[in-house]
Amino acid sequence: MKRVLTIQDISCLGKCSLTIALPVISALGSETVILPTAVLSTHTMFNNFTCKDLSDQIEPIAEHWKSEQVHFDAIYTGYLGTIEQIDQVKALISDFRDEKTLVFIDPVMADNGKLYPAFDMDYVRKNAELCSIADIIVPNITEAAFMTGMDYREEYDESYIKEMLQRLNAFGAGISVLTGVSLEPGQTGIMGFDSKSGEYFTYQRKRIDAVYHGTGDLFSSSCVGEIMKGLDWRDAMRIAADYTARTIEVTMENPEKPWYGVDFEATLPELMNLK
Ligand code: PXL
Repeated sequence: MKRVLTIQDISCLGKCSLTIALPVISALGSETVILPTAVLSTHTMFNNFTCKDLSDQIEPIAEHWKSEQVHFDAIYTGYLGTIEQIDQVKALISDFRDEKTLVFIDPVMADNGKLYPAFDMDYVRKNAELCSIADIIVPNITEAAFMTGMDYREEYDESYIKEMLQRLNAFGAGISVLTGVSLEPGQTGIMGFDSKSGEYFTYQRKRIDAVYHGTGDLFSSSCVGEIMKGLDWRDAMRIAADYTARTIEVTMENPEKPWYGVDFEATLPELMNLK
C-alpha cells in the first residue's frame, strides 16, 4: 500500500485541510499519515477562531519517524501557518524524499483576488520558494498572481494563463497546474505545463457558479489519491476536477448545507468509481 504524508492544519470544524485530506486519500486506498501544523477551532473564514501553532512538534515528530525509518511515497502540503513553518517543512521534505517520492505542493494562501487573513507578501515569497522544490504545484489564479507578480484578473484569455504557467515554471517545479481556469464562457477547469515534455494540458468542464470553502483541498487530496493509484497526473487532475464539481453540485442541492464547506461525505463513494 502507498503511504502519503500530508502536512497542513487541522481546522476542527470547517471541512478543509486535514479533515478532507485524511478521509479522501484513505478512501482512495493509500495509508494517510498526517502532520498537523496547527489546531484551529474552525477555518479562518469564521470570526474569532482559536489557533494553536504546533511548529515545535514538527522536528520531534520527524526525528521519531526517521528513527522508525518511515518511507513516504508522497508528501502533500496544504495550508501552513508561518514563514518559519515553511522552512521546517522544506527541511522535512529534503530529509524524507527519495527519487520516487512525489512532492505535491498546494500553496494555500489566497482566493478570489485576496490573501487569507494572517498572510502577507513575505509569506507569498516563502511559498514560491516552497513551490520550487515540488514535483507538482497546484496554485489557483490568485495564488499564482501573487507569486509571479502578475495582475490578478477575473477576465483573461489563454495567453494570460500561459504566461502565468511559464512564470510558475521558472520557479523550478516539474509540473505547474493552475486551478479555477475558465477558457470559455460557462466552462472551468485547469491548465498545466509539464517542464519535462514542454507540453500544456487543459481540461475544461461545465462551470458551476458557486464558491465553497475547502474545494481546493478536495481537488488536491483527490488528485494525490488518484496519482497514488497509478494514474497519470493528467487523468488524476481530470477526475479530481470532475469530483470537486460534482460535490459542489450535490452540496447546492442540500437545503441544510452548512455555509462553511462542501458535502464531500455524500459524494465520496462516487469518487471510487470515477474514471
Ligand atoms: O481550505 C483552505 C484552508 C485551510 N486551512 C485553513 C483555512 C483555509 C482557508 O481559509 O482558513 C485554516
